[in-house]
Amino acid sequence: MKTTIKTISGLEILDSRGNPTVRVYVELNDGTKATASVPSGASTGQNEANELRDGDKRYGGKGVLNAVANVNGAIANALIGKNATEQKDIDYTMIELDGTENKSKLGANAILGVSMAVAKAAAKSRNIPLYEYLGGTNSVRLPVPCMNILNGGEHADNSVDFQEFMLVPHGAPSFKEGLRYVTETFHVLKGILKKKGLATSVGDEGGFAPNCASNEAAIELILEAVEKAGYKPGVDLSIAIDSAANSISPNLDNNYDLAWSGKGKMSTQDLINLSEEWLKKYPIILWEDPLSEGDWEGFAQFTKRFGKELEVVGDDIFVTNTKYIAKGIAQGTANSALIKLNQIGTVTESIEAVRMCREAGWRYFLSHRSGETEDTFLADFAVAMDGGHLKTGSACRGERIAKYNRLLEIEHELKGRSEYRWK
Ligand code: 2PG
Ligand code: MG
Repeated sequence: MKTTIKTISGLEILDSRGNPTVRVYVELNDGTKATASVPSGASTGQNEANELRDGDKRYGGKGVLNAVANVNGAIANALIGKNATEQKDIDYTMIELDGTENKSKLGANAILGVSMAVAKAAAKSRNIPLYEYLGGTNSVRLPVPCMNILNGGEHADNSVDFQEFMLVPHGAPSFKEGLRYVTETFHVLKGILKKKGLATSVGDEGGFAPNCASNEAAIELILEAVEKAGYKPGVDLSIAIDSAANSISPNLDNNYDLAWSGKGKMSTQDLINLSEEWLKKYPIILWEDPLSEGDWEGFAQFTKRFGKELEVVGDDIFVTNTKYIAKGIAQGTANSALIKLNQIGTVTESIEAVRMCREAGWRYFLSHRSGETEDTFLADFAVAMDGGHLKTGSACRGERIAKYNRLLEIEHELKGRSEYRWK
């Protein structure tokens, strides 16, 4: 058969932080070749699928030669001869071969690399774009690019506690225009920072990382930039926040410490009250991980209080895992889940997580990792999943721009058929 897998091999490459990661090469019987590279997070949930790292002297223990060996050995042995268009069979074969709850035997980095490369090869062999292969012929909706414009928390060495402040161009008529709105604002923000004597260096995802006087000051700088760029806050562009609250909860429970800004200790209630103040003052339409992964109760309170208007996204608390998303749906923990392929470790399980959200009437927010590569799988995946929005970093750093450029290309390819809307 044309689409039978002929060879699979792995290679240790580097991600955007200069840490090793896995790249996989797949070749089919008909000569089709595809490669995929695996991203890596910094602020991770405890229940994420396991990234297999060598733990030896090389790269401070971060080498992935064992994961690569698993690709070349056990995984290749199990998959060669299988049909690449049977994604579910491919992924579940690897899940069973691994046999652990969190993919720690073969490594989620090994498994995901193969899963993505197989999907790419199958699409290529069928001569259709990856988004169409994964989502069907009606995959025509481009995601609203929630651009991370200012970084804090674990992604930057500055005085801002919350990890990501994103700009959401929901008022734009198309992806191309939305990307222009946020990119122009990014440049204007740089000018404002310079003028105020603040640093214009960037964090891991390419957002600026200035030392702001407070967390509020970060938002005010962004809104100043929005207006100066000629856009209307709340109409053209709104704000999305990822507090990544695990990073401000030393024991991953309901005790918080806003140490970076010097604001100090806070309870769940304090944080919810602070959020309410911000929601009254600022045009915030999405809030990710407002509380830590151990604070299910606080999350549910937050959602009950603000979730009618606000998209409340669970990232570290759900880790793209249907087991935790199902619990969240049952308990009203949030109204949206972040979807990160490497948090769960296969394309099939990521699609299952999306499906679960959809069936519950939840939103789902497609996401990159803070450690990325030039791989653009995410761009096609976002269009295929029809979720309406994605986050893939700022208007700088090649590994982020690669995804934006791929989305521009997809919109162009779709010509008049493309759609763009927030909801
Ligand atoms: C997040 C992500 C991506 P990381 O917290 O949402 O922005 O960061 O990849 O470090 O987990
Ligand atoms: Mg997050």
